[in-house]
Amino acid sequence: MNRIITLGEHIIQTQTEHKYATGELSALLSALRLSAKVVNAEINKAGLVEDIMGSVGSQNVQGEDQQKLDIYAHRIFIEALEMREVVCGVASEEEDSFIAFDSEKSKNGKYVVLIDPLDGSSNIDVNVSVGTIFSIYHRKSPQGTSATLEDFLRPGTSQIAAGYVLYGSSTMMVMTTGEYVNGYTYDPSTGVFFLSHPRFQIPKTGKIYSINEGNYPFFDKKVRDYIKYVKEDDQSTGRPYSSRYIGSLVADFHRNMIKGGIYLYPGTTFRPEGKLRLLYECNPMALLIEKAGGKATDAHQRILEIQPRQLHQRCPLFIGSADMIDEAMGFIKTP
Ligand code: AHM
Ligand code: MG
Repeated sequence: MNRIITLGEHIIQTQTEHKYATGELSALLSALRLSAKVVNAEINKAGLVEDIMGSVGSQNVQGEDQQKLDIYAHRIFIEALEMREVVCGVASEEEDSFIAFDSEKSKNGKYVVLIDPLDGSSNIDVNVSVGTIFSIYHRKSPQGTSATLEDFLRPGTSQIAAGYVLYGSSTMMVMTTGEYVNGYTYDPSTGVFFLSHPRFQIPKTGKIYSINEGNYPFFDKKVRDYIKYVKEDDQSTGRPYSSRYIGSLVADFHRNMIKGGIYLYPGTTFRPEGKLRLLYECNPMALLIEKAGGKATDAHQRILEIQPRQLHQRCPLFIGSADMIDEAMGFIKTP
């Protein structure tokens, strides 16, 4: 039998392999792990809170105001990172500007974190999987000073680590801190994440395409041609492909990681840059997919090479199995 390895142990094991590790990244990751458990517990009660204990905006039994879960998740992750004094600043999809932590210890922190605390949160109302997405960078500003905007506006290639938590039929954390992507499954009975998917790899190709096809009339002709192509009957290439779209990026991405597939969120006539955020959604997922053997592009360049200009910048996203991205780019790529 394989020895059972927990996320905590695995972090220590992989970090001590790095010659210059100081334990700060381990502390940071353990703050994220703890927050994920707290958020998971709250998500599991979502139906209870909404339907039995009263809806958002009303008061709970202790007389406290109910919070929307995405605001709650934001608060939990920010508080854990601030209280443990492990980073100098955080940028969250839930706030317009970044937050600099100004305690002496935090100002000496080497890292900044970018986070989408609860992605796909509209799915909570209907009991569908949601996720947390995070990304970690070395700061650019000198240690001992306050974090600056430049610490956050970095191309994805500079990420030190990235990952997501999927709050699904079971809860998982999937992340990379270097060479490999590893997946850890949460056991609610012991409160522990166990290493379940070591060295996660996405199949080179697959049969699933994942896109909000309701936007079809608003896509560029090249995207429409590709969508027509995936639906054609052609046995030699295994078409038509299957359409699967949850509308929760982490869940759609995770399914494709296991089964192989392509996820697309192209620009539309009403939103030329698409919907997803470069820093909170596209970059961390792009790092994970590349480390897992897949590809991620905005149809013009590698997602990871885009130089961000703004914290909440959006960008088109085509991500998934390497061969399926190549095939799609045969239609969609822009010079
Ligand atoms: P959010 O950050 O506001 O939750 O939006 C992101 C979500 C993704 O999880 C999902 O892939 C996408 O929006 C779905 O968008 P659409 O409803 O346009 O298909
Ligand atoms: Mg989001």
